[in-house]
Amino acid sequence: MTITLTYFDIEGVAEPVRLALLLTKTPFEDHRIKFPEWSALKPTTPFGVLPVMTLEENGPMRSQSKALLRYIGTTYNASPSSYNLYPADKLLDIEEAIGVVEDMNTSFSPALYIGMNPTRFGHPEGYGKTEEGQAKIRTMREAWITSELPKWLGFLETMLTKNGGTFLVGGDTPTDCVAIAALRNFTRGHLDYVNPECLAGHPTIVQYIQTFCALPEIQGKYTDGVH
Ligand SMILES: N[C@@H](CCC(=O)N[C@@H](CS)C(=O)NCC(=O)O)C(=O)O
Repeated sequence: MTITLTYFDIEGVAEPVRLALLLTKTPFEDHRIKFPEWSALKPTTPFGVLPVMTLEENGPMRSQSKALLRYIGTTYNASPSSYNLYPADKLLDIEEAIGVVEDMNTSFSPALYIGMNPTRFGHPEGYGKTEEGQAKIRTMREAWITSELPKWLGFLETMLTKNGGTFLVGGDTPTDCVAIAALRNFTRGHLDYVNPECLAGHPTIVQYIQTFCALPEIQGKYTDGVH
């Protein structure tokens, strides 16, 4: 079985899938394409987006990161040395946590995409590079980090505290691929006007990320955004 995960050379929506493959100790090729390669590949993908995953050499491309994640979590958990990312008795807790993280990402998305895709918001192409566009991006991102982020971190802190403080849905083993990737989005320093120290006032969250990143399967993977 040769699994290949194809995505851009960024974390993005593929990162939870990469984390799930690592935590389940599933061998895979982490195929990261360069942006200029994308226009030729796009029409060959099922829905015109990445990531795609093939489960065997020359097998069909499967798509949708959350589908891939849930497939990995339920299928590649048999080895005694792998974590069970999707235990049946935690299913509701896991899906609830994923839902909260997705709501957080949705809430942040206007502030994110006004810079990346301004035409979606009625602005001209290249708006983000203008002085006015930069000021708008700055205002939206800084306002979201100050006013909105604490609310979402509070929800995650409540889960962590309720479940023993280690991982979001409790226990000694992680099920946290979506949450960790989402939180790292704010600390990696790759987003203009998002202070990579924005989680520093939330020690429970910082400890949680540290605990996850210290797992043997993850240790050394990240050199940025690790508090
Ligand atoms: N719901 C999809 C979203 C995939 C998606 O939007 N991928 C973006 C990158 S994050 C993409 O391929 N963009 C290139 C394009 O649309 O041409 C998933 O989670 O897999």
